[in-house]
Amino acid sequence: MSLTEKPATSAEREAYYSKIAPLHYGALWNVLSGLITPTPRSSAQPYRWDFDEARALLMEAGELITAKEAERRVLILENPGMPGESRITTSLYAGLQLVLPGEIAPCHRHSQSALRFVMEGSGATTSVNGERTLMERGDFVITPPWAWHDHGNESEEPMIWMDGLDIPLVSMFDASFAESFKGGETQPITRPTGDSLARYGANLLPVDYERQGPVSPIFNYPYNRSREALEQMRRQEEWDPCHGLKMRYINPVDGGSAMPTISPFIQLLPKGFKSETYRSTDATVFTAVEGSGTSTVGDQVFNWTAKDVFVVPSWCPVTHHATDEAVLFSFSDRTAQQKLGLWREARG
Ligand code: 1HN
Repeated sequence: MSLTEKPATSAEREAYYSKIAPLHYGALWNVLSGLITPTPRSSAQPYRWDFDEARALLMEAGELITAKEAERRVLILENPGMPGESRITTSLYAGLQLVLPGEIAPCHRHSQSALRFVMEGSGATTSVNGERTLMERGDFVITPPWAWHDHGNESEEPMIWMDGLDIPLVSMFDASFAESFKGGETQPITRPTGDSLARYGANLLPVDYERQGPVSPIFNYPYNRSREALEQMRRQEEWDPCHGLKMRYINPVDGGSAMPTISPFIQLLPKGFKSETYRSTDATVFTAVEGSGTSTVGDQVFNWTAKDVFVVPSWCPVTHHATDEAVLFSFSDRTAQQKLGLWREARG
């Protein structure tokens, strides 16, 4: 017997299995090799979604249903290895959301954490816990678990962002709660726009600050600040052979991930950069913010330009080649795996 082999069967053994199954027992020795695999075996597959295609389909959805009727008008990015399961990786959900000028996506809350990454448009708003924020291209915005949130688009243009949620993780724990706000379509605004960034985004904390929970007190990380940081660092930082220049979005209170279950990242790849092979146990969703390139994910080769989305499953080897200087936003469940002592990576 070993971890990878299943014992032979016999008439006597089969009779035994038939006897125990209706009594709700199972023989571990028949399933062990599938339960404890030597390396991760994901049902998820590498895939790339073309933004122009997605945008055309979203605009079509815009004619079919309003944001209000849909609650959220979103095209789910479904991993081809897990059709119908509303997952982009085994543990994470992703979708592309459209809010048309004048629309409101009504206020609700749920135990799932959400991130938004703005793909197109400028000046729509999202409100979280009594504060409104303006959303611009490339901004990374957090909706903490159980926080009231609603979106509006008072601009003249359609607004499209990518949503990333920990839905499959929360389902795994059977810990989903959700409710609609009863006081109207939008929540009351109690704090000025920009309050949380001013208060917590300047390496300062209020003198008697007490931690409110596991989520960053900043909920909009504007792209202009992140881009400026990358631009400043490129002058002196050495390029990481696997990642170029890759940064984590942090919770300034403890330096950990900005979100308790999801790790968001932003990275710069200089023109012509060819990465070494990398793999990690955190399946990762990428979207290009700027530039273009080619990523090889397992045996698939994906050409991408700005706003395309591609997914790298757990432990699947990936290399990036930037044909133009490129900025990639990405997110994964890394912080959750690290907290559970599970996360691994391999270079080269
Ligand atoms: C949700 O609340 C939003 O608030 C987006 O924009 C996508 C997908 C599933 C469940 C809740 C949002 C969602 C979602």
